[in-house]
Amino acid sequence: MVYVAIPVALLCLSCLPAALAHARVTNPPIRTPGAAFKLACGETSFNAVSGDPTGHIEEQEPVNAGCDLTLCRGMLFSDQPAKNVLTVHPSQAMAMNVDCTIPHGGPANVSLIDTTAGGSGAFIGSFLSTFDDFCPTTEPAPANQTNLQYTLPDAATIGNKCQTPGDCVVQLFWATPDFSQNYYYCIDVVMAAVESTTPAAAPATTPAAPATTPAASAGNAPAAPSKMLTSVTGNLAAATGQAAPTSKTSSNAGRRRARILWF
Ligand SMILES: [Cu+2]
Repeated sequence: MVYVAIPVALLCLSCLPAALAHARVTNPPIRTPGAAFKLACGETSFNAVSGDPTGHIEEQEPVNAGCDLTLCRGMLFSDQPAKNVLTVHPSQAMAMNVDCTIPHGGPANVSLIDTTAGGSGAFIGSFLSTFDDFCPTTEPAPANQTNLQYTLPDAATIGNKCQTPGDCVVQLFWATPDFSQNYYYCIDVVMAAVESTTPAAAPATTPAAPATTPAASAGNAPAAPSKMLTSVTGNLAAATGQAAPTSKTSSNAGRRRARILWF
């Protein structure tokens, strides 16, 4: 990509009052900091996020060990009001409204992320949307950034993930190489219960089967996804042209940042 020289004066934009923010996801609601976040990430980080809800993670440091700024800026599900969890379904068309208050440019992506303890930070499927110049400094943000459209992965890709609130987020990640700032915005999502196509019960006039006979409906139960994703590594490599890290390490910033620099 072509980097545009940034006038020195523009660099001071990041010093403007916090109310101006940077990019702001105005809809749907994103994760916000709370008591659990403060406990996990420390007071400095908490104050930074509270003062500038759309700021970059670099202004949150230093943070406590175990606070993962590169996943939702360290913000935790337990701090979120239940009403902010979106109930969605696989392959659903989604939208996100973004206000590019302080344009910085740089690559961005939207992804569905497994936030459970065992799979924390792993992408589910591939990127749902990517931009090589997000909130550009050279022109007004295009409509497909301010009204960002994307589609959730299909049922086979999601498998049995995201069934419980707190298990998954849609994350907008924005890296600004010209400013060395990284932005993370998270939307909590949960998959709606799948409607069964199997009749709920046999007609009342049908004699009950002997207790030792397997339930008649068992054979009609929905089959498990035939292409359950067992690893996102291959998918990521395909999407990014880079090998994905194989394990979670303490160097989260470098790890997840490396995932996006394929532009
Ligand atoms: Cu900035």
